Amino acid sequence: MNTSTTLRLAALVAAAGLTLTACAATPAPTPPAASQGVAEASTVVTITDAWFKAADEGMSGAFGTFNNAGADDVTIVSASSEVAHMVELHETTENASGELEMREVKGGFTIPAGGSFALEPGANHLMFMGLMAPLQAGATVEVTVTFDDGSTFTFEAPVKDYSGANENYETGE
Ligand SMILES: [Cu+2]
Repeated sequence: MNTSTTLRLAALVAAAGLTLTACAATPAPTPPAASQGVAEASTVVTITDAWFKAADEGMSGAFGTFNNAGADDVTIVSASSEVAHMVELHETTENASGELEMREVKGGFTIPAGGSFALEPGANHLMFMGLMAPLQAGATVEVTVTFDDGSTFTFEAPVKDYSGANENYETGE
C-alpha cells in the first residue's frame, strides 16, 4: 500500500465519521409545552333563565344568570349575535337626578369562581343595538359570548314581552 492510497482511505473514513456524527447530533424535536391545567372558561360557564326583551326595531336587552363552576374567575369581554349589528356589555346606574342611565362596562362581566353573575332589567345586561329584524315573543335567539381567555360560549334564549324597568332603550347612549 503506497502513501497515496492510505491517504484516500483515511479521507473516506473521516467523511463517513462526519456523516454519522451529524446524524447523531440532530436535536430531538422539542416536546409540546405542558398544559397549564386551567380549564377554558367555556367549559365551566352555563346560563340559567336566559331571555330577550321583545322589540320591533332598534335596541333590546338580554338577561339571565351566568354560573361559573370553575376554580378561577372568568370574565366575559364581548358578545355577538346574528340578530343585531352590535352587542355591548352594559351596566345601569342611577344618575344625580335619580334617573337610570346605562353605559358600556369597560372591564367586562366577571363571574366569580364557583359563583354567578346576574343580568337583569335595570341592572347589568347584554345590549343589542341595531336589530336586523323584529324580536318577537316566542322566537329563540342565539348569542355568543367571548371570555378573556379567548374561548366562547353560545346559548339560546327565548324572546319575551316585557315592559318593566325604567332604562330607556330608545335613546340609549
Ligand atoms: Cu343597555
